[in-house]
Amino acid sequence: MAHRWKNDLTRADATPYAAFMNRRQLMGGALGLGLIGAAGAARAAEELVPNSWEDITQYNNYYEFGTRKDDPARNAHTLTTSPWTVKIDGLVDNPGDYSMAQILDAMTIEERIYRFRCVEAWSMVIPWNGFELADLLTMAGVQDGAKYVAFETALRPDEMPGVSYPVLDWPYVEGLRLDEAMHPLTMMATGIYGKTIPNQNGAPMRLVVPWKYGFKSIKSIVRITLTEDEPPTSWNKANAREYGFYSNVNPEVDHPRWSQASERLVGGGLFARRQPTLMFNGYADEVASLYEGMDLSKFI
Ligand SMILES: Nc1nc2c(c(=O)[nH]1)N[C@H]1C(S)=C(S)[C@@H](COP(=O)(O)O)O[C@H]1N2
Ligand SMILES: [Mo]
Repeated sequence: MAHRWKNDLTRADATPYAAFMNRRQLMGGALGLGLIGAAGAARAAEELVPNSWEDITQYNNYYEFGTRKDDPARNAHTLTTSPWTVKIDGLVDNPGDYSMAQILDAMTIEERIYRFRCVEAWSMVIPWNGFELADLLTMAGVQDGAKYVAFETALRPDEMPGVSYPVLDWPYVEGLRLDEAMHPLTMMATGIYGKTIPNQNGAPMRLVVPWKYGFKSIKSIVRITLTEDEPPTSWNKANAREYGFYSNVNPEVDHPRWSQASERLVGGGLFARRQPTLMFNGYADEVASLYEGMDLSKFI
């Protein structure tokens, strides 16, 4: 793949984000090798240069297929992603089992180039294709009284070699506050670089919440439930001291075992320096208001 695209999204962009989000990404041609090596410099100039297809699809966390970074790429081909049904239930007007075809029919797919920051202190820039989660929730009809959205990944022991190990309490579950779920930055991804999303990245549909640590972006979703109470989340259940419900990217709040002040850009090259981690992963202008009045060192 020669996909190295440059976009016009800049953190310093003064355009209000509603307009900013609707603007189509300007796609340039493949950048020269020299520029690719300067991904860090490009970031300093506040341009997002997406990682390569190889970076994005061969360095993964998807523990249902193993815990090594190259396990998902080797093992996830066993996941049957078609047909696929997503149950939407709880506090919604139109609960039911929605087929992927039905969902895709109702949604408009667009491209969003987002920073992606894993809690392990590595990062990438990924050109996702997908739709706003808000559109799906609106289709389901969110009822008064709903305050949270719970998500669940498929649990298929026959297709997922990793779930025979008790690394996590399967199935993988995640959650968002309703206002986080309805935020225009929050998306359901069904593609990367204009191609169908590979299994190792969460086919056929996975969450993407760019201002939160990567583990909030739950893969291969089979159930979405609107609830009144804060739902349990896998990493919080595994270690509540290290992984909170919010898990907003925050360079000022370290993980108990490592600093979150900086990160390694995957694919940055042999001499790449760590780059500073940005508050809310660079999306503070868009999302900081969601957490007004909250002590972010407490609500981790
Ligand atoms: N079901 C499920 N979803 C998951 C994970 C997982 O192990 N299982 N890993 C999370 C973590 S820790 C990260 S960093 C991202 C990685 O997404 P990527 O492999 O597409 O980069 O997926 C998240 N979603
Ligand atoms: Mo992660």
